[in-house]
Amino acid sequence: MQPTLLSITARIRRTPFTDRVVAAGVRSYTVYNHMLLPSSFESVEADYHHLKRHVQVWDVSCERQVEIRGPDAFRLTQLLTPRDLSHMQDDQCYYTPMVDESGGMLNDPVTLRIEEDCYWVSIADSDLLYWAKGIAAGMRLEVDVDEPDVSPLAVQGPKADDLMARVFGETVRDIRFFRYRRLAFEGREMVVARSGYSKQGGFEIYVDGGEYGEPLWDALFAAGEDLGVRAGCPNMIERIEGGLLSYGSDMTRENTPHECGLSRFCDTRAAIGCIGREALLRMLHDGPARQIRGVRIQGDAVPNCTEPWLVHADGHAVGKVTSAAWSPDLRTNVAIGMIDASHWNIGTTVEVDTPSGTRLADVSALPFVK
Ligand code: THG
Repeated sequence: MQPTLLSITARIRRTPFTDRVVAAGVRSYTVYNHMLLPSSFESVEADYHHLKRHVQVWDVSCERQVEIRGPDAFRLTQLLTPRDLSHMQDDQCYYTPMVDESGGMLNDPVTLRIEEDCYWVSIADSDLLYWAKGIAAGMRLEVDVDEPDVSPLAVQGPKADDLMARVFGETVRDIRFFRYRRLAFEGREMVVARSGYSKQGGFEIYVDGGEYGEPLWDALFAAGEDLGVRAGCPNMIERIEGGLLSYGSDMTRENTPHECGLSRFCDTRAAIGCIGREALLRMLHDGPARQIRGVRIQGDAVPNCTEPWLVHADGHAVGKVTSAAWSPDLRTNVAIGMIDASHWNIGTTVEVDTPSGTRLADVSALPFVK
C-alpha cells in the first residue's frame, strides 16, 4: 500500500529552494531529516536518463550539517566514527560511518574539516545532532554542537563541471574528488566540494545563508540553459546502480559498518576514542555473518520496495532486499540487500518475495555500474 499524498505541515521543514523546486514542477517528495526532499520531477525514469546525459541541480538541503565547533571539536568528531580523522586536511571531506557503543550504524555522513576546531557532519536521515550533543554534554566537552543555516545544493551529471565553471569560475575544474574550495557567490564565500549522491560526477555547494538560495538557483539555471540544466534529485535507479546506500533503508542500527560493506572507511585500530571501537575490534576477529550485496531480480519492473522483501533459497530465509528499481540501461531489476554469508557469493541464485510475486534473482557485486 502506497500513500499518494504527503500532508505538509510545519513539522516538515521547507528549504531555501522549496519555492523554486515547486516552480520547477516537482512531482513527489519524501521526508529526510524532517525536511522536504524531492524524489521525482518528470518521472524517476525520465530524471534518470537526463541525469546521465546532462546536468541537474538538486535541493539536498535535507543533508543537514551538524556543526561541531570548539577546542574539543576533533575529539568529539573522532568519538563518533571508526574512520581515522587524525590526518584530515582542511579541504577534505570523508565518508564516515558513525556507530554507537555496540558498533551499530547511527548514520553514514560526509564529514568536512572546516577548520582545525570545526567540523561539519553532513548527515543522512537520523537525528545525529542529539547523539553528538548528548556525548558533548555527558563528557563535558568544550564544544558547541548546532545545526547552522547551511543548505547543500548539488550540481550533478556529466556537464556539472561546465555549468559550475560558468558560475564559480574555471577553478572548480581543479577541485579533486571529496575535496573542497571556498568560492564566492555574490560576495559570499561558500564551501564547494566535488561530491554528491550520484555516480555521474559533480559538486555540492554548501549554501551558507538561506537568503542566497534563490539567487544561486537562478544563476545556475540562467547559466545552464544551453546545457539542458534541469531540477533533479537523488535518483533511486541511478543510486542503486551505483551502489550508494541509503541509511534507514539499506542499513540501520542493527547493522555494523562491516555488514554494510563500509570496512574500507573504518580504521578502527587507529580511531582512538571512537565510542564503538572496542565493539568493532571484537568483531574484526570473526567478520560479519551477512553483508550488503547487489541483487539482480528477474522479470519485469518490480514496484518500489517500501518494506524489506524476504530473500530465500531452498526454503530458508537468507536475507532481505531493501531497495529495488528497474534499470532501463541494464534492462533488469537492480536491488540492494543484506545477504547471509551462506549465499553472499556473487552469482548465487536466490528467490525474492516481491509484492508482484516470488522472483528468481542472483547475488551481484556492488556497484552494478562502475
Ligand atoms: N553529500 C553530503 N551529505 C550527505 C550525502 C551526500 N548526507 C547524506 C547522505 N548523502 C550520506 N550518505 C552518503 C553515501 C555515499 C556517499 C556519500 C554520502 C558517497 N560515496 C562514494 C561511493 O560510495 O562511491 C565514495 C565515498 C569515498 O570514496 O570517499 O559519495 O551525498 N554532503
